[in-house]
Order: sequence, then C-alpha cells, then structure tokens
Amino acid sequence: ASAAKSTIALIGVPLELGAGAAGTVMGPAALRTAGLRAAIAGLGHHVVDEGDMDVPHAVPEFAPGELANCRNLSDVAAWTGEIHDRALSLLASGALPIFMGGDHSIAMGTISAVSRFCAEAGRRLVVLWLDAHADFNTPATSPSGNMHGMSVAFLCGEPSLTPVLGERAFPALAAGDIHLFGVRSVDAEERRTLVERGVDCVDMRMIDEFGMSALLRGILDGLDPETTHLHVSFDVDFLDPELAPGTGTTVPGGATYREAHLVMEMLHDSGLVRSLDIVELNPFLDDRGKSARVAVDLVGSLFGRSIVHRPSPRA
Ligand code: EXY
Ligand code: MN
Ligand code: MN
Ligand code: MN
Repeated sequence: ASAAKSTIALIGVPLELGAGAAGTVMGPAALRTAGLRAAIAGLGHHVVDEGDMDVPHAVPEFAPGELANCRNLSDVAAWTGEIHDRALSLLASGALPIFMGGDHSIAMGTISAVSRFCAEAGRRLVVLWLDAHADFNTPATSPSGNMHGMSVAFLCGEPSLTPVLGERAFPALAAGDIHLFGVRSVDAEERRTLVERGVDCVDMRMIDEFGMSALLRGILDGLDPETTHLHVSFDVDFLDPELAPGTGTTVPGGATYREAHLVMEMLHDSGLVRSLDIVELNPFLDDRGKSARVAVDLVGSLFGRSIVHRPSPRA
C-alpha cells in the first residue's frame, strides 16, 4: 500500500536510559496530550494507537569489558531487542509506524528492524536523521557513555556496538543511505570517525549557506516512492531551543519554525516516508507543552496539512 493509504500506527517507547537527563520516559504521554492522533486523523488518515511498549523482562548478559562505557547497557540492549521485534511486526502488518520516544537510542531498535524489513521486501532504505547531533560516537569515543549518542554508529555497523542487538542480525546502513541533517554539535573523535566513514552530514552551516530546500531536494531527488522506504528519525533537538526547549541536549542555532515545516512539507510531497521516530521530547524540561505541540504541528505537515501549496504530482 502506498504510504498515503497505509494505516498509521502510533506506538509509545517510554525509554530514557539512553540519555543523560531523565524525562523522555514521559515523551509518548506528552505527544498524546498534545493531540498527535487527532492531528493525523484530522487529515483523513486511519490512525491506531498501539499504546506504550512494556519495560522488557529480559536482561541480556555481556562479557566483562564488552561495550564498556555504555551507561545502562543491559536495559538499553533489552529495549533495543524488543523495539526491533515490535517494529518488525508493525511493518509486516503494512502499517506506517510512528515510534514515540523516548530517547534516540530507540532508533537502534526501530531502524535495524526497518533495515531488515526493507531487505526482505526488496526495497531501498534511506534514513533522514534530523538532529543537532551526529549520534556517531562509539563506546571508545563517547564523552558521556550515553547510548543515544551512539545510535548512528550502531546502525552503520560499528563493530564495537554490534553486540547490542545480540543475535538479531540486520543489514547495516551504507554510508550513502543515511543523511544527518541539522547537525551543529559533534565531538572531536566522533567527527574523525564520521569523516572516515563518509557518512553524509548536512550541518547548519551548509543549511544557512545553501538553504534547507536545496539541500533536502538534493537528498530526495531521484528516489522512487515505489521502490524506496524513507525513514525519518526526528530528534526534537533538531529544532532551535527557542522553539523547542523541552529536550535534554539543546544546542543554539537550530531549525526555525518555517525551516522545520518546509522539511516536513517537502517530505509529504515526496510520498517517500514510510516510518518515523519522534524522539528526545522531554516534558520535564518543557515549557507548558510548547515542544510537544510544535512536534505534533510538524507531524501534521508531514502527513499533509499544507497552507495552500498543492504541488503538481511528481513527474
Ligand atoms: N555527542 C554527545 C554524546 O555522545 O554524549 C551528545 C549526544 C547527544 C545525543 C542526542 C540524542 O541526540
Ligand atoms: Mn539524536
Ligand atoms: Mn540530538
Ligand atoms: Mn537558518
């Protein structure tokens, strides 16, 4: 089914153990309170809310020294496995899943599942990672040990992070299939690894110099909705902290309200989006639900609420 016709399945992933600041455990509830379901259903989509995932029972064991310097490793690994399994079954049902985080470590589970699903379905996976950060640290390079800062490295097959998902194998992302977008805070070691691996990284300097639409167009052009599955991993800290203060790792100079809506409007017009993470919303740090409301607003633009502009169907 084309993305426009799929049932949209909301699922809460109340995880905060991959982050430094506590509070993203309340992210799913805040998105519901801000009216996420009604915002999407109001655009004519069929939306089901699958509720929140339960805290995993399994506690995976790791060899001493394996994945050293990863905070809350067993918990995050247990969550990653269960998220992976749940995401696979949602995708297999034909739904367009929206994973409501929770910190960005949930993407290790969601996108590893999307990667496996796409390989089995013979579709090409492309990931758009909207984030102030590269999330490309490894246990050896991370300054914090917080696993939400390692998700992209894991998804790109970083050997030292492979044990996180245990025996659930998935096709690692090729450097050209993931596009970091909105980056403005990268650690020294992380930058070296990022450049070495050749991961596409559109930072805020490029966005300010060349403009959001030209750079996004450069990523989307040539992708065929019939054979491509675009997964959007939307970290709330992509946005300027003035707009979205309710997140644990704010960095000044983020996307403006209109830049963010333009991204979502162009994504809608592309017809390419088949799964979405909304992560790092921290209601404990928010200002009266302001960031939750902006996030829901943006998802509305992603699912078709436009101002007047009606693009001509893609030629
Ligand atoms: N680069 C820093 C670290 O690895 O600890 C900060 C990472 C923040 C990650 C947030 C989810 O985007
Ligand atoms: Mn992130
Ligand atoms: Mn971030
Ligand atoms: Mn700007």
